[in-house]
Formats: sequence, C-alpha cells, structure tokens
Amino acid sequence: MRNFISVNDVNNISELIQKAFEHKKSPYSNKSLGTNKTLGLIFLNPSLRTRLSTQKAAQNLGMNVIVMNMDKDGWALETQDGIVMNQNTVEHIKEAAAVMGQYCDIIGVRSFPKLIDKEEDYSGDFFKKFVKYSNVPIVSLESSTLHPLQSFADVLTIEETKTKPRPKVVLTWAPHIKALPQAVPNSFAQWMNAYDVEFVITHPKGYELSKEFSGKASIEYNQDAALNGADYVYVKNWSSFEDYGKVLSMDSHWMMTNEKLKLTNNAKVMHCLPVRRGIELADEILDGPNSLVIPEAANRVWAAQAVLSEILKNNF
Ligand code: AN0
Ligand code: CP
Repeated sequence: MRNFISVNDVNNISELIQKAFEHKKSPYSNKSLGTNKTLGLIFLNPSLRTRLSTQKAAQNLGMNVIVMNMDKDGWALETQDGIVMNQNTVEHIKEAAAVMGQYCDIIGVRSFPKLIDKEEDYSGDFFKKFVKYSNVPIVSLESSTLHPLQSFADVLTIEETKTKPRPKVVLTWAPHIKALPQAVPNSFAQWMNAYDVEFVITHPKGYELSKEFSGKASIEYNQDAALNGADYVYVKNWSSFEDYGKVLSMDSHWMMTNEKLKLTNNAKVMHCLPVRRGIELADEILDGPNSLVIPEAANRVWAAQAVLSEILKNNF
C-alpha cells in the first residue's frame, strides 16, 4: 500500500482487519517502525477524532507528527491549473504540496467538498494533485467523497461485535439542519460492499448515493421495512447527490429512536460522530446499551495504526 484514499487501495481487507486487531492487542510492539519518520496532518476543515486518533496511532509507531490547520493557519490554497492568481488564493497546491513533501514522509489530508460543483467535488482532483506534487504517500483524513479511515474503523467495530457470520447492516439517512457531505455514507457503502454483510441503505427519495459507491447495496425507501431484523444500524445525515448539496428533507420521523429499535434484531447503533443529539439520534439511543459510538471512535486508532504500518513497511 502506498496511498490510502479508498478501499481500493487495500489489497486484502481480512488481512488488514487482523493487523488492526494485533495493534489493538499490542499497541507498542511496532514502536521502532516509524522512528525518524514524520507524519504531517493537514486539516482544511475541523476534526476531533481523526486528528487525535491518527496522531496517537503515529506516536504508537514511534513517528513524529506535525499538525497544520490549513484553514486557519495556512495560506489560501489554489488548486486550478493555469490560473492567474489575482484573487484571494495566495499559494498554489503545486508548491504547497511539494514543500510539505520535503518535510514529511507521509501526509494525511482532510478536505471537505464545497457542495456546489458536483463534478469538481467528485473528480478527486485535490487528492490526485496532493499525491502528484507531494511525492510522498497520502492518507485521506476525509476527502470530498470518501472517509476510509472511518469506514475501516466501522468494519473493525462490526467484526469484533458480530454474533453471526453475515449480519444485516442498515445504513439509514437521518435529519440534520445543515447540508453535509456524502463522504461518510459513500465510504461506508464502499467498505460494506467489499466486506461480507447483508447491506441495505434507506433514505427518503432524492437522497440516492452515487452508484459508484452504493454499488450492489439494496435501497429501501421505507425506513421501517429496512430496519426489520437489522443487526447493525449505521445512522448518518447527508445532503442530496442528485440535487447536489441540497437539503431535501428535515423529516424528524427519520431520527433513530428506541421505538424504531424494536423493529430490529436488537441492533447495535453506530454513528461516526460528531452527532446532533435529538436530531440525528435520540438521547435514549446514545445513552443506551445498544450504542457503539464510543468503541467505534476508539477503533479509529487501530485503523489508522494498521494503515500507517502498511505504508511504512511498504515504502521505506
Ligand atoms: C462531517 C461529514 O458529515 O462529513 C464529518 C464527519 C466525520 N460532519 C459534519 O460536518 C458535522
Ligand atoms: N468521525 C470523524 O471523522 O470525526 P472528526 O470529524 O471529529 O475527525
């Protein structure tokens, strides 16, 4: 593995899962793998979990970590080619990524979509340019379209809690007051399709995800029907892909509650966090015995540690 930008960068998911569990069991046994190697974490958007878990994972491997909040502390970045930079952008990605590559052995980058131009957001242009100009391995800390470190941690969470070989996993849309990216649900769908589960997606009409990521998942517009017999319910809001970036519904009936949980097979409830209580998920679920949100966040460390280990072993 050189870059980690989507599930397609993983040769063997089962092997990577096992490696993550080895790190979880013995966090410091690869302490010399990253000695004298520097990880740069570049954030163009806020983060709690991704920032702390990836930093901790790198430290467990003996790496040095530099964190930069590009949105607050960096120069405004230009990404378009051949542009005359006479507006607000100060520095081109060509120089910025190349310079970061001089200081860092691996770079993690978070860059959310603007949710204005679908083609631009879904082109993957930003990450492709980072890969090209930095000339070092790149790890996605959430791109415009995907959040693979989150999805890998989600897979680990299901793997360590499942009570049957092929559980039913339901990804359900939930209401939110803001237009959020499709990155988390796209990525979750991509990983579920690559992993052995019965996978159903439920959302109001108009919230269909890109087929590129939802793939072979079955779509059920009736949330109650989708939840029937579910072993896991993965709750997330996203804005429309079709009517790009728009909020089409705020229907509070889509919020996950204990009443809805009764339709399931006593399902475990997951959410990547941050979550809006009382809008996406009821307090009773988050504070109740079925919530997996904290162990799920904890697994972010082992997902990141497995990925960084693979990159360190294969490239240095
Ligand atoms: C972001 C999103 O939905 O992509 C990050 C989630 C990890 N969430 C918010 O902006 C609230
Ligand atoms: N789940 C997740 O990526 O959280 P942060 O946005 O806080 O990093």
